[in-house]
Amino acid sequence: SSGDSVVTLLDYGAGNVRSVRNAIRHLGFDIKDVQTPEDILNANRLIFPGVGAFAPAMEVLNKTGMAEALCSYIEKDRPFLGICLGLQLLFESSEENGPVKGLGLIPGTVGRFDSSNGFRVPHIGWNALQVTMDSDILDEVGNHHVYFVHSYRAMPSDDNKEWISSTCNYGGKFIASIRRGNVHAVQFHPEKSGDVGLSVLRRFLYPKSNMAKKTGEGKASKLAKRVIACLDVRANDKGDLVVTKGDQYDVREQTEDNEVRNLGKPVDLARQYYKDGADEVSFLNITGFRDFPLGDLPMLQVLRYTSENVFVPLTVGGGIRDFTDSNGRHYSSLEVASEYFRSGADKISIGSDAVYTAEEYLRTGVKTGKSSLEQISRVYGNQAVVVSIDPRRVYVKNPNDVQFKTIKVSSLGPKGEEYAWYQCTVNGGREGRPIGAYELAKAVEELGAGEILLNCIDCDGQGKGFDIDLIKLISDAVSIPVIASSGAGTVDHFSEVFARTNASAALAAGIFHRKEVPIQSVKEHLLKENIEVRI
Ligand code: 1PR
Repeated sequence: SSGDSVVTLLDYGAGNVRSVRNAIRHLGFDIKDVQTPEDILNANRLIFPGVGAFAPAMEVLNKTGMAEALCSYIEKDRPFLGICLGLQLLFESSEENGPVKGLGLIPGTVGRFDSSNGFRVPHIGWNALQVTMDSDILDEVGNHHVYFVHSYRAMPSDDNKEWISSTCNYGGKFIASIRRGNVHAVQFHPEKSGDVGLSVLRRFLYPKSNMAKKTGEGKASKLAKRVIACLDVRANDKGDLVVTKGDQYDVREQTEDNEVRNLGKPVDLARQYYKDGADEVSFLNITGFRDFPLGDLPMLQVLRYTSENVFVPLTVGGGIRDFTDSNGRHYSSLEVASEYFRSGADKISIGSDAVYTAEEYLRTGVKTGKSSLEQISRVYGNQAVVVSIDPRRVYVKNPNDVQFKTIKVSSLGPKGEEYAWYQCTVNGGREGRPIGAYELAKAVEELGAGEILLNCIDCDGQGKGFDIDLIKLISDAVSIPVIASSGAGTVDHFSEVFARTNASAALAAGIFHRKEVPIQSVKEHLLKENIEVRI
């Protein structure tokens, strides 16, 4: 019957499940959205991608009668796949803003990762699993990495051990997936885990087919270092949206016409980088500081098309701030971000606006809760909010010359200066601000940023390597993940940044666009250097 190719999706409206929808459609299934508890009871197969926070999710499920329907559906052993919070909600309770009661189908509580032992929280990135049970849907996972993004996790115990189909190690063992009969749930994101992730969904959707089993136990693994491809996007003078690339942020050709450097089409390039093994793709709308992004519909279109067949995390930045258009219509930064999320972004990144927010916070010592950063991380979770820092190195003779955190530089400044601080800029590097990258990073972590994208204007486009001094300074100062950016020119630059700093990811643009260094060779090199990566 036609019902065979339909998946029922429980989306209670708390966030972005677009990528789950895209992945299901990509695998040839239609989606029926749950409207009433009966839709749950009548489902042939149900996918529950939990998003947002535990307490509000339970509140919605209880209020709508869906909690009861879910429990009875699962108790009848009907085909079920929970994803992320969709796994956590099956447990008895969670400490997230709690304790809060869950559906109570599996014994145990969900607790926060402990960052005191040096593990960065949120847990963002790619890990391999230890498969402990024949779980069918994990049959093709083997030693491959899958993508996680969460701050809370369920812990294995004697009471729940018969449910556990795999665990993962991040500062201790946590439950990566459960299985009982037809009921499955995974803490990782299959819809964001590339081909391997799609195989998990495929095996859930086509359970009876005779797909070959791949053997491979899975092994203990460390969180893999991520390699990220970045696309700086803007309209060229003809009005077409192009991927461009600057030289220390100057994106115009040094020719008579001075046109915007054009390195390709955003959707095509993103797709290519996905195929080449990028662990993540970032789009930066680099004129977002002056052009309102919701007026910039092509950028939203780029996200929609890209997310249809790029199954790794997508980040988008540029222009996330409050805005009043020429008709006097006011848009909040939260609306801008929401539109980006709805269009397929998994994370948004904030540049200029985060600088103003941090300055204000450091001046007053008050968290108003009203900044873009605070609002978006409250609604979508801090794992969805990246702060992009665009610092410029400023040399000083004496560390006491400035009120900002200075470092002893590894190569002297032009006048023999031994020290430098890193001045934050706004508006695409055009304006320096009275705050350092160090002060900014610590402030935005407190305000709810989940990750830092650390650029460096001096190194951008130079191909001479990352600014190790800067990246070391920032990645040691915060406990959220730091993405090193700007200056990659060779594969050795990637191993250098991972060996010498605590960066969690490294991002590059120019070398990938100009096809000088393929992503695959970066990965192979890191592997050879014994740095854990996703292959
Ligand atoms: O301020 O919130 O509207 O966000 C604007 C965003 O656009 C910020 O994230 C800012 O970093 C970015 N941006 C603004 N102007 C430029 C520019 O280049 N003129 N691009 C720009 C930033 C830097 C990196 C680049 C790396 C790697 N691009 O993202 O991709 O430096 O390059 P490389 O590997 O070639 O060295 P808001």
